[in-house]
Amino acid sequence: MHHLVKQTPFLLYAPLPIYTNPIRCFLMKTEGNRGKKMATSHFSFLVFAALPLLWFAVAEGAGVTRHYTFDIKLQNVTRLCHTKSMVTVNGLFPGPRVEAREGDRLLIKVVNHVPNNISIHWHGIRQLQSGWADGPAYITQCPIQTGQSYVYNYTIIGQRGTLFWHAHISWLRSTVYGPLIILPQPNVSYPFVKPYKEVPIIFGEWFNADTEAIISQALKTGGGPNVSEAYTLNGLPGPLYNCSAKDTFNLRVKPGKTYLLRLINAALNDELFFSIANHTLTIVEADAIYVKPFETNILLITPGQTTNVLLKAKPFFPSATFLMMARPYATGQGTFDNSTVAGILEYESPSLHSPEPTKKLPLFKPTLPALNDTSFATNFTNKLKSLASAQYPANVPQKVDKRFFLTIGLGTNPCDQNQTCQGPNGTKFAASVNNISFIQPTTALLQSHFFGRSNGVYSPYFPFNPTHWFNYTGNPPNNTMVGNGTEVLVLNFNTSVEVILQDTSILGAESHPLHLHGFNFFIVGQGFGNFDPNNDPKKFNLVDPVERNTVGVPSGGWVALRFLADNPGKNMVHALSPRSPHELGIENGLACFRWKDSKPKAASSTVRSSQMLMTFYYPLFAVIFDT
Ligand SMILES: [Cu+2]
Repeated sequence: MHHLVKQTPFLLYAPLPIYTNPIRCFLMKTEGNRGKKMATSHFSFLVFAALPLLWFAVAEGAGVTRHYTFDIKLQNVTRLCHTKSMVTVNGLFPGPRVEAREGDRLLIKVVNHVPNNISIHWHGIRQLQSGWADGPAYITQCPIQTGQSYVYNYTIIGQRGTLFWHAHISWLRSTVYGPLIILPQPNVSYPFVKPYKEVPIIFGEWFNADTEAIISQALKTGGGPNVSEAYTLNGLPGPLYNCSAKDTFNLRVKPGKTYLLRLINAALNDELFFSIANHTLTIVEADAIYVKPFETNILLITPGQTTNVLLKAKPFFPSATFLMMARPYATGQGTFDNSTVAGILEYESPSLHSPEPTKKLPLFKPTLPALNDTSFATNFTNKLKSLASAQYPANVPQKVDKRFFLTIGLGTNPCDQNQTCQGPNGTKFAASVNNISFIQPTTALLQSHFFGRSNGVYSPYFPFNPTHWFNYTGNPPNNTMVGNGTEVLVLNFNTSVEVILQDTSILGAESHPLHLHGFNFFIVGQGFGNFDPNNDPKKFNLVDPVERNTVGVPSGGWVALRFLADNPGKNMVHALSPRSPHELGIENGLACFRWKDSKPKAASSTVRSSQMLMTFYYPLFAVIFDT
C-alpha cells in the first residue's frame, strides 16, 4: 500500500488533501439558496476552462495510479427538439468513461462548478477500506459544495468487469453518469473468447424538464415523480421518438467478429428488457462478476446492474440492418415511461467499391416481452449462475451468523400542514424497510461514526425483523403509515450475513431493485408470496449462485442474499424502484451496515479495528484526513 502516499512526478495538479471536504454538512443545499450560489459561480470559470479531462497512468508495482478530473459544469443538451441546461461532467452526456485495470488506484478529482451540491458514487466498487470514497451524500461524505473539490481515492481490489459511476445526491444521477470499466490485470485473459472490440452501452433517461425540479415537486406533494420522455442508449433516444432520428446510437460491426457489449442500466428506476433483432447474445458477466455463459435473445437489466454480453456478428454481410431495443419491465401500479429506445446494428459492407446504402437495406426489429412479463424476468434471472471456477470461485457463505428479514415496500406518511398531497388518500408515498422510512441526516453517517458523534445522528437499533407480522403479500393492513428514522444495523467484522428481502403489497406489489454498497452478495434463492423460513432455505443454491451488487426483489415475492461483512466501513442497501426512496429523497430504511474490524491495527489508513472504533477516534480522524 506504499503507493497510497507516494506522489508521482507526472501530476498536472497537486491532489487536494481529503480535508477539502468539510467536516460537517453544515451547508445543505436548499432550493432557496440556488440563486445565491449561482452568483458565485463566475469564480470557477477559469478553473474548468483550464482543466480538461486528465488521464495519466504511472506504473507502480502491481497496479498503476490513474488520474481523472471531473469538472461538474452546466451544459446545454438537446434531445427530442428540447434544449435544456443540465449538470454534467466535463460537459458530456453521458459522462466520460473511466477505465482502469484490476489492482489500479484511481484518483478522481471532482470540481464543483454548479450551484448544486454534488457527490459521485463508484457503483459496484468494493471500496475495501476506503468507504469514504464511495460517494453517497450524507452517508459516506458531505456533498461537494459549489466551488469546492474532492479527490476520490481508491484502489480496485479483486474486481474486473463493467461498472459505472453516477452522482449520488438528489436526482443528479439522471444526467451525471458514465461507464467505469475495469480490465483484467495485464496478461490475464477473459474466461471467454477474446472480443474483437468492446463497446459500452449505457442506458439512461431523457427528461424534457429539469429533473431537480421534478424530484423536488414529488417530495413536496408526496406523489410519484413525473416520468421521463425517453430512454437513451449512450445518451441517444433513437429513431422511435419524435425529432430524434439523428440522435441514434449506431453500432457498426464487421462480419464474423465477436464484440463484447458492456451493458449498463443507469436509468433512474426502470428495469429494462433488451434485445437485438436476429442476433443471439451470450451473457458472460453480471455486475463485474463472471457468470456461466448462456445464450439468450432477450435480457433483463435492472437499474444499477451491468451485464456483459458477447455479440457474434453474422459470418457474411447480411444485407440488412438490425434494431437493438430496450423498454421497461414494470410491475407496479404507478405511472412509468413505457416508451422504447432503439439503436442500430449495421454491418460494414464487404465491397469498398459499391458500398451498400444502408438506408435501402431492410430493417429488422426485435420482439420484446410484454411490459409486465414477470415469468420472463423470473426465468432469465434463474439462469444466471456464478462461473464458480478454480480461478473465479463462488465463495458463498455456508454458515450464517446473522439473519435479517427485511420487508421492502411502499407505505404512507401524513401530509404536511397547509399542503395538498398526491399520495393515497391525500397522504405522501414513503418507501420503507421494516416499515421504517429513512430520514437523511445532515451529517454524513460515516463521519459521525468516525468522530464518535453518532448520537443524535443515527440510531444503531434498526429492527432485524418486522416489528409486526402480517401477510406481507396478501390483503394490505388498514394502517399504511410508516415510521421515520435514521437507523442502522451494526455488524461485527467478518460476520456472515443472510438477508431475506420480502416485497410487500401494502400499496401494491412491485419489483424493487435493491443495491448494496461496498459488497457483492450471492442471490441464493428467490420466490413468490411470503418467504417460508422452514421450507425455502432447503432450496437455496449454495454452490454457484450469481454474485452481484444489485438485485430486483420479485414483485410480490422475496429474494435471499448472503454475503460476508469483510469490508470495514459503512455501507448501505437502498432501493432504486419506482417511487423508491431515491425518488422520494429518502434512502430506504436499511440505511447502513456498520461493522467493526476485529484485527488489531495501528493508526493507519488501512484497517479500522474494533478497538479503534471504540476508543481511538483520533487515529480514525487521521484516516479520514490523512490518506
Ligand atoms: Cu452503488
